[in-house]
Amino acid sequence: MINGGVLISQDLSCAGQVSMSVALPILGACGLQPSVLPTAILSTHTGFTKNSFCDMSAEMPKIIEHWKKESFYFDALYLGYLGNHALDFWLKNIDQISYQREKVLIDPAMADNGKMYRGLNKDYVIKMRKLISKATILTPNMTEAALFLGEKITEVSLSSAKYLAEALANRFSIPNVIITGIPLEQEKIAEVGVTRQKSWSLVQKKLPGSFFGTGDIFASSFLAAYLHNNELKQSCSIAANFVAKAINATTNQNARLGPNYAAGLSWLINQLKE
Ligand code: PXL
Repeated sequence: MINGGVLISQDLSCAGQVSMSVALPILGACGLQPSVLPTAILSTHTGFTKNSFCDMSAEMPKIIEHWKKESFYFDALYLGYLGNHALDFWLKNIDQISYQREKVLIDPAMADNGKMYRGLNKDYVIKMRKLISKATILTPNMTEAALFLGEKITEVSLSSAKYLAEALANRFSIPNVIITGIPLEQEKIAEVGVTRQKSWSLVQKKLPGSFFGTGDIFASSFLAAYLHNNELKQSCSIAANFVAKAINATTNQNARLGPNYAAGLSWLINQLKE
């Protein structure tokens, strides 16, 4: 019987190192006993044109029906890219799936660099606003944070990210909000977190290249560290270092196929020894 572990629900993009293809091995290698509820199967993520897209939302209720009969329950829930129909599934079913309510990571995975992912629109944002109020940890980038709040980004800085994190925490009653991948001047990248009105930030050197999948690798390794009882900020620091190791180890790779996350895996596992 499954009793515990993490339930990961996001898409499987069949080529490259993104979404479920990184979440499952990272959380599995870190001993967190993941189960999966795939939301869609794509030939590639939507950053490529003309990807195939098989929506899994008709199958998802059958999967959880069976799980209910087996009385499976989970310690934590991790939602990433959902897609239009799977988002409806989650809105309807999030309260029925058996998991510990205090451990719900939602990584909105719907937009970046000022643009929504292809195939998603304003209605998606409106529905996601309902879902994110169920999160205990939300990890948007700046674009996603601004979309949830219906605001334009006028400045990219630690203080504007802090404002967005606080506004999200207050408006959607989310206990912990972490804005990820904040591109700062002078080749720096940062994260800003807010928990109960207290904020913190972390700044790293921005490495060359702009890879797809780094948000997924960040969220997955962050969750692994957090579920191994690291504080939020420490978990972010571990995740940022892990992403940097993946990027540093990636040579001659098509940036759209994501960095080599496996390069830092043994390092990550060593960080988690309690
Ligand atoms: O890596 C984020 C991501 C996940 N899933 C799908 C995507 C993207 C980014 O484009 O398209 C389907």
